[in-house]
Amino acid sequence: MPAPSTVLLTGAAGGLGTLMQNLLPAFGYELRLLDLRPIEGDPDAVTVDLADKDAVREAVRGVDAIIHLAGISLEAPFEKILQANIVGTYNLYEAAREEGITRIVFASSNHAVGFTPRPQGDDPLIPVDTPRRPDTFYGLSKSFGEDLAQFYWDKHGIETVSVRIGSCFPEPTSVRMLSVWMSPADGARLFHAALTAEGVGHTVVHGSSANTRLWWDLTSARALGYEPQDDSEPWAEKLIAEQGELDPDNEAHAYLGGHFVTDPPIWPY
Ligand code: NAI
Ligand code: 15L
Repeated sequence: MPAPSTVLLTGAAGGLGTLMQNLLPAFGYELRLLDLRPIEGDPDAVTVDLADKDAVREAVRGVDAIIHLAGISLEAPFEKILQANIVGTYNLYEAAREEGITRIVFASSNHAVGFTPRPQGDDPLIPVDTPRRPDTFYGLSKSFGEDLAQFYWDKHGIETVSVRIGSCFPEPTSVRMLSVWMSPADGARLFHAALTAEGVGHTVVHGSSANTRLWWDLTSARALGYEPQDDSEPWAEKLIAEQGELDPDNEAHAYLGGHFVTDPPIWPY
């Protein structure tokens, strides 16, 4: 598929959105930025709540593809998650259908499958078709987003790559993250592959760098043309010295979702 030239980046004011604003233009994309919060320095950025159907439709008009990052990114009461992540993602897909946009990259999360036991010892890597096991209402909304994407492919021919992102931050900050970290540069590589691969239908991929301590399988991501370049291992010695090895008897260390299964961080707004 030829690279889409104009891409709507929802959630552009967030942590990942800010990183992607800086990294994606190098792949040749012109970004249209969208967020609930105003974005300084870009007069063309649109300040829109995904709850506002008409505004969302106007925001998607004329773009070639969408990277959908906007939403509540931590645990929250169900009613809040319902509006931002479930209704908001539905509004975006409806707008895409109405405006004829046929490629979306959806920021899913490891927390859609967070109650999957993490591999230990010689256990195999977690496959991408592992059953959904959300660890929070937040993870449940990502599971819904993946089903929504499948439905819009089957029913309306809108293609989506659902990227179950591990932890995408400038550097890993916990021992768990050594296994699920995705460097921002690899994140941009994966989003580019997800925007340009041919015939994806609805494809689910794991979003990580090529970490030495990887917990999940990257085969479906590599099949899109993604070639991760980074590895969290240079941070391993320091993080393990500070925090200790993961303890198999500690519930918060036993699952892919880590502390989200026991004590999830709460959305502050
Ligand atoms: P973030 O919380 O920093 O950014 C989310 C952005 O969405 C914020 O700027 C917020 O204002 C915006 N937003 C929230 N509700 C909205 C609404 N109703 N309408 C319009 N905008 C709205 O989160 P982060 O870390 O940048 O993550 C981006 C996406 O990637 C999220 O969907 C998150 O669930 C997903 N993700 C991120 C991971 C990471 O490691 N950063 C890991 C797994 C998934
Ligand atoms: C997520 O889904 C969150 O949005 C992000 O803030 C991190 O907590 C990440 O998962 C993680 O599991 O580290």
